[in-house]
Amino acid sequence: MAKTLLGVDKLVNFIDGEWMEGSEYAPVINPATGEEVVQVPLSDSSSVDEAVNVAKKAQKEWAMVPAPQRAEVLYEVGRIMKERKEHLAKLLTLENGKVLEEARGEVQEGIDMAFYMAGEGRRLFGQTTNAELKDKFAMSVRAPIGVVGIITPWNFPIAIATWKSFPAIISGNAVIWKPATETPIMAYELAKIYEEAGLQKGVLNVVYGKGSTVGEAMVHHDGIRVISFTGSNETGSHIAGECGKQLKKVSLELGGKNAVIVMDDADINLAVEGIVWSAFGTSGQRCTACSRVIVHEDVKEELEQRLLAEMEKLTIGNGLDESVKVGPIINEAGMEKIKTYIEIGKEEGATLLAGGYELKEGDLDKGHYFAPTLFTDATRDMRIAQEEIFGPVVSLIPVKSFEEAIDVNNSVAYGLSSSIFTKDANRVFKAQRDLDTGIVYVNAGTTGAEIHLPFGGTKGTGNGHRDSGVQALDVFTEWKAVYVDYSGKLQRAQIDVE
Ligand code: UN1
Repeated sequence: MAKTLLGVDKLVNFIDGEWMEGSEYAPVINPATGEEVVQVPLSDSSSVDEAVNVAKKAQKEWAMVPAPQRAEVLYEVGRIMKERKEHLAKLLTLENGKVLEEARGEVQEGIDMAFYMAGEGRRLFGQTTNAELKDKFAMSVRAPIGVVGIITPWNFPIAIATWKSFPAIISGNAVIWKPATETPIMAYELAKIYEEAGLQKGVLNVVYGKGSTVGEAMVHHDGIRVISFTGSNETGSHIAGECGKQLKKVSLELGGKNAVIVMDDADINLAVEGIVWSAFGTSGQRCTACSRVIVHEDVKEELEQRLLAEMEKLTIGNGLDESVKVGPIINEAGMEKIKTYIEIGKEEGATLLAGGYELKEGDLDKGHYFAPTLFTDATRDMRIAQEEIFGPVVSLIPVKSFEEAIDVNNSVAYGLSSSIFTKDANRVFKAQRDLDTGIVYVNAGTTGAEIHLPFGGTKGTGNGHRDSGVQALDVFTEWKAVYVDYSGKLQRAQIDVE
């Protein structure tokens, strides 16, 4: 199926508008079946050098194209993505495993981002303001930075690529993009779409390969002035350290340990729906996945029972089957990590109410599937309540009050997303103020961010930057302050002020 949809059995780098073969390749494995989908090039630093050289030249020209004209390319990218939505979604499911319905949602996220950022072509607003001196004009404008590097993860291979590449391109930068080796097909497809949409050659360059080679080369290349990375905390802090030494701008989107708070006045059925969707959708492999439920003790038992009943109904299998709700785990390493945390949870004394094991019956044996898992009576300090598991595992932590719930939510190193289910308006407003996360949901799960709002988190989730939203433009632009003195004489700021 993949070959029919893709038309090739080997992917190729995309540099200066040319499709270039690699010297070494690795297989891309469908996590649902264990079958090879395609081969991906494992490039080395010479491909990064080549891409940066052409990108530097291309960027100078691209920055001179008026932004509303740059936008026309993104409108066309969005239009083609829309036309190809089903095709892209199927390929996404084949390389990543997420169920088709979610794959369609992810592609839609990219389409939305294309039209949103194309609109920025007629905004990219700066500010005009008053100068402190007579006959003097002052304004601040956004300026492109140059060549930027984006490093994207396997869990949202197209959406996150659009969150980063569209704002970079509309702002007049050129991009070097290293997609995750697990999910390179979305990069290949998006590069083709950019080409078809008429993007100037060399503005978008895709270099496939490992973080240890291509990623490192990007981070250390002095021609790349920004690195925007989404992935693990370990890699993110390494990148930040290396970029710090070079005074290179770096935007990081890292882990989460997101909680749903269920208060005693919550609509329990709604809370259960929100938890099941946020904890087990994408098999829990989202940065925003719900992996803790902080529940008021008065409704704990009821919530447990209803959750167990809903979890029973989840169908697990190949995401191409429309009746399946939970797809596979990305690979063996992901599976091993989840299993390790199950053992940790048991040793720590949490009670395992459901799941906790790999599924192997019938065809499931060919891929990596894990049963939706529920721990209860966890405490805030347990490792299963502190560390990111990135799988379909959720831990219930009972609390006695609203204040304690907020405190438990904030007691982790991460700060991406949080949610509260309550009908009390006072609690709603207190919670949105006091929950220490970049994203807060009220009466909804922890997933489902919309692209025109900033995406990112506090504390260990990142370093203060945001993907998507108008805020993404701050990552890819410099602020330039411009003063025009039309008095015809020397006017000294702070001094010649009457
Ligand atoms: C991620 O897991 O890194 O809000 C991105 C959400 C999605 C994006 C998740 N729109 O869950």
